[in-house]
Amino acid sequence: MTTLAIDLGGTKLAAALVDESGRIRQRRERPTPASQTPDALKAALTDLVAPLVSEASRVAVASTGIIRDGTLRAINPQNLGGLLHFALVNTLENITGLPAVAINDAQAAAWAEYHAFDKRVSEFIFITISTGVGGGIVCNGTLQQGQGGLAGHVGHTLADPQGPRCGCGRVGCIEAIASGRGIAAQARGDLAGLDARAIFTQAAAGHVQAQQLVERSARAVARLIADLKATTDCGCVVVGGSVGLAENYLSQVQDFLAEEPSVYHVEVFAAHHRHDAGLLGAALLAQGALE
Ligand code: ADP
Ligand code: BMX
Ligand code: ZN
Repeated sequence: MTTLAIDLGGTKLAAALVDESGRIRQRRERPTPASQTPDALKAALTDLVAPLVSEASRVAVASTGIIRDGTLRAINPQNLGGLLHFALVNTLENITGLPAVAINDAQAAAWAEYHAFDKRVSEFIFITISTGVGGGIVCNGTLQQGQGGLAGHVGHTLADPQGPRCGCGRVGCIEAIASGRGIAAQARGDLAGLDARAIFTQAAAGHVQAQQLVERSARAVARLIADLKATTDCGCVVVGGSVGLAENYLSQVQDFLAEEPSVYHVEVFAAHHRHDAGLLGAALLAQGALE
């Protein structure tokens, strides 16, 4: 059975056909529309999946936001241009005429990465550093979604009480400091208005403020990892998202983690499936493997 897998992030939408063995075909990508109304998102999804629908027999969506009963609810609406709610499963069933399931993007990616991990660990953490900062936690071999879908939203834990206000309403969340949007929002002077990708390019070219922004992000993520080690005694942490996978980023996180007391040390790896972890995790969910 072929699954039409969709990854709905704050910056980009991806879709692909995934077969039973997890092979990805016909991957397509386009920017996420920034609009407070659901119509623009529906139109973008319709356009994205149109060439893929005829070969699929079901749809699986990994999406940013709290996913409960097939509906997306933003914890940080700023990541979706102000969009608060979106009827994910209904909309995709209407667009495609196929049955659909949905799960949070980082929870999905965690499940795919847990399956790809070659060592036996029962506690496993995935963190995406992308438009926002998301997370997925596997405890005792079971993916934690929580009753309301909130489990794993580690981007909204505290990094700095004096830090910037987060779009979720709290002050000083990891996401406000470490995410792509957070890095861009803190930029000043000649970096103001640049996105995180451009700020990373500046950092690589030796721009001091850009290097400090990247460093602040990596330091916050390292502290988050130490907190998660203390909370779950995880056997490893896997990092994804375009910021998390950016050149020289993970090595900085590892260096800052090494400065913490050794009891908080844990191996940190880049996502095995790189930018496809969400797509593959959603496809696994559709296969009924989420048990
Ligand atoms: P999404 O959040 O939609 O899943 P991504 O994982 O691509 O998408 O994350 C988007 C964020 O990553 C944006 O803030 C973007 O500026 C940033 N980004 C994209 N490419 C890079 C890169 N090569 N280096 C650093 N940051 C990047
Ligand atoms: C935000 C939140 C999470 C999501 C994370 C990463 C929203 C819309 N999203 O913390 O649900 O997992 O961002 O999302 O509130 P991404 O778009 O960066 O992949
Ligand atoms: Zn927050």
